[in-house]
Amino acid sequence: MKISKIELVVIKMPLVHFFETSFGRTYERRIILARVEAADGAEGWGECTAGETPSYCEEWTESCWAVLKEILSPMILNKEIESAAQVWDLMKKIRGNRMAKSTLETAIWDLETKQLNVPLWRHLGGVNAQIDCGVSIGIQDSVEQLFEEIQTELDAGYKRIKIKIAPHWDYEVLQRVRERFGDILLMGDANSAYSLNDVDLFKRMDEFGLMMFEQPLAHDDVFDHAKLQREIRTPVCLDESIHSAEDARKAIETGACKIINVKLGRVGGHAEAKRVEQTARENSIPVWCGGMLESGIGRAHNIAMSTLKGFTLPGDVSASKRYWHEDIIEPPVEVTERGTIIAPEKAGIGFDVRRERIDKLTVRKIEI
Ligand code: OSB
Ligand code: MG
Repeated sequence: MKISKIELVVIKMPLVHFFETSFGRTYERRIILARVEAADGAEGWGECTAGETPSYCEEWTESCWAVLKEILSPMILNKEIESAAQVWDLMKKIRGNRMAKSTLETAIWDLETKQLNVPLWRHLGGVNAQIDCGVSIGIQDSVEQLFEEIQTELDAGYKRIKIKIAPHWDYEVLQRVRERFGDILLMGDANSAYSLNDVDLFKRMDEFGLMMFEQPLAHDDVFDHAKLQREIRTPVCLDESIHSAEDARKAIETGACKIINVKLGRVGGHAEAKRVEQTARENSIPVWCGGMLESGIGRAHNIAMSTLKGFTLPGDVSASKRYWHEDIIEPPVEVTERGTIIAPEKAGIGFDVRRERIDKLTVRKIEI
């Protein structure tokens, strides 16, 4: 295939409810979308999962915009592309910038599977036609508010609850959640808010029987996580620290984690996500799909990835309505009362992209 046109847009969408992590609150998303078009007129859509500031990682909307426009798009445009699986190699000379790369790479997977008229998830090698869903609940203004959120999500059928933790919002909050909700599947995501000085705190939190602590220590660390994991029973799950299958191998070998969160943007797209999943599976390390407050396009790609065999734990892929009053895909992502999402049988990402809605939300665009 040959990509004859790349459209990049930035859309602005307010969140239904602010989302607070250990690095701050997000009220409104500014999301880059890529639309790739082949010579035969077929199109594919990808979403950039970078945040509005370089807080979760070094990439952010503006760095991705520059890299996509100046560097990556020219590497793809009008090149003979054997398959979507090969797009990663075309961008190999560029270091890092995985979220920017993933934007185009995932769009080309959508395009390829539309040309082949097969669902993306099957083409990726997915085996589960239905995926298990959990939710990620941000830091709230009060524990009562958190209780309300948790009750709402349990009532909706979600299978596991992840709460964000930070030094002012950890031991006592988890203790009260356990008291109130009993033995629900519960976990805490610290987004790197702690250091090895907090080992005793983590040891004390072992008593809550959490499924895992997600990224307790530094965003670029593996070594100290291995030290922490040796001290506690609760499994450590790495998110920020894993950018590739090689990172996964090293983290597993050093004993830095027992579980891995896979995010398409963080690893650079579907091809690398598949390699991370394979590495983890071969080492009996379960993986699950993380989220980045995506619009429907990113959500659809996450659903496809989550159908791979190694994704044995509920992910952070949840219904569109938890984040958006009105999504940019049709139908929006919906979750069954059993807390699952059914992978669509339509070609490509399997959802229709609402172009008119995207145009309405667009604050910047360029055609390459
Ligand atoms: O660490 O998983 C994270 C959102 C933004 C940045 C980082 C993270 C998150 C989430 C949200 O936890 C998950 C979702 O999209 O529902
Ligand atoms: Mg996380």
